[in-house]
Amino acid sequence: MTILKTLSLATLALAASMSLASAETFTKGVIKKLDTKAGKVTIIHEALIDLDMPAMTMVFRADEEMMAKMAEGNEIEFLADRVNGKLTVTALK
Ligand SMILES: [Cu+2]
Repeated sequence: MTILKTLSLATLALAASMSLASAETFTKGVIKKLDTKAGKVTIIHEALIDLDMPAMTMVFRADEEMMAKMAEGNEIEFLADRVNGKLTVTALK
């Protein structure tokens, strides 16, 4: 294999891994508790691939608009990210 071919393959592999890293992966979860006053939602979630987090039950932040679409006991698919250092629900399917 020529050096040029090897290099272009390496570039392709890098591009593929970068696009994977930036892809948003929806995670399944069940809403255990909703505290709209505090802006907090407890979710029993499956592994959060983008955040490198195993399955667990934990509290997320969520804004009013997001919480309006939630109810205790709901099965959801969601995106989470760190917003000002706090894990926050950023999207719902
Ligand atoms: Cu967690």
